[in-house]
Amino acid sequence: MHKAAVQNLDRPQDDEFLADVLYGLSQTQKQLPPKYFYDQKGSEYFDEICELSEYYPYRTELTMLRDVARDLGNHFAGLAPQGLEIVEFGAGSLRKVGALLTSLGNVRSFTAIDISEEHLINSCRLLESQYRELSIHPCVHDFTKPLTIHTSDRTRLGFFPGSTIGNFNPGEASEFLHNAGATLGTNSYLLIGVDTKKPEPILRQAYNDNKGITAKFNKNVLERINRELDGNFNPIHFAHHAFYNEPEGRIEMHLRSLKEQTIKIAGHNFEFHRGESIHTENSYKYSPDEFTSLAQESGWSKQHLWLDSDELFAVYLLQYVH
Ligand code: AVJ
Repeated sequence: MHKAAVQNLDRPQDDEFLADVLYGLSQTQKQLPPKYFYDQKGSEYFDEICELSEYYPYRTELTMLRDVARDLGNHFAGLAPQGLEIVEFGAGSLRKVGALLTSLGNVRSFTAIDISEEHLINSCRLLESQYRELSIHPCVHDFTKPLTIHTSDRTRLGFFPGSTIGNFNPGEASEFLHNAGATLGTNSYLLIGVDTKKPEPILRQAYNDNKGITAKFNKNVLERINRELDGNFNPIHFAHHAFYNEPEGRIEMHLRSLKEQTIKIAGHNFEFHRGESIHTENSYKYSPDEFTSLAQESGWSKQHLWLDSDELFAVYLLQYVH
């Protein structure tokens, strides 16, 4: 895999970051898109979150994927004579796809889509050293936008683990699922991990860990604005705040201003009252019925659902029947 082999379809540009920040901080409820968490530093913090005892989604899904991969191996035996092509959305550190590659012996090609170029390239290099026969295609792209990828005759299996879909509101999630279907094609499959609804304390603790890593992850977006957009946030003057919004069925993360202050970003001033927050992330949780309906409305039919014994996490195999 050479640097030149990296597809750069819609690389997020600095001016887009700036425009999104200026727009978001001008709203009555200040907000920032969660995709900007993931620069090199933020991706490292996220990897640390995944190791936390409170953060059940990562390890629960990873454990489930062993069983899922075995079942998929049976499902696709004979169904994919040309072999499979896996397309991972928001590939990050690529720690999950290995479970599939090992059990699904007939994966020929792997396309990894991620917004963070450096992280993506490093992860692809590592994967390449482990699966020498596999043709790997890193693709720097913002998967919140439609995408066209190279086509092959292989059976396509989209892979969207980690409940990343929870960052979208239900309307955006439906749009993403439609786009993914259009990208992968009729009769393609999608293996998608989705966090379930569960008692509030479990949810709250997962986003308020004892070591304060989630707080650092959240505040990193301010430091990224300082680094890349000439901002003057002092993260000490903001507090991490995460809670479960029950009526909306989502965890919300905010950064709350601890005092009245004016922040300067690329020459623009933003006033903060004491206690005023920036809404930095939503993380929606879906019951199996809710998610199955959402998928169906978006052109996907449920082929299979896996739940762990505590029903902390769900993995769905969908097929695009549109
Ligand atoms: C990567 C969006 C699935 O919502 O749980 C983890 C991100 N934010 N801790 C999630 C996250 C705070 C994570 N997703």
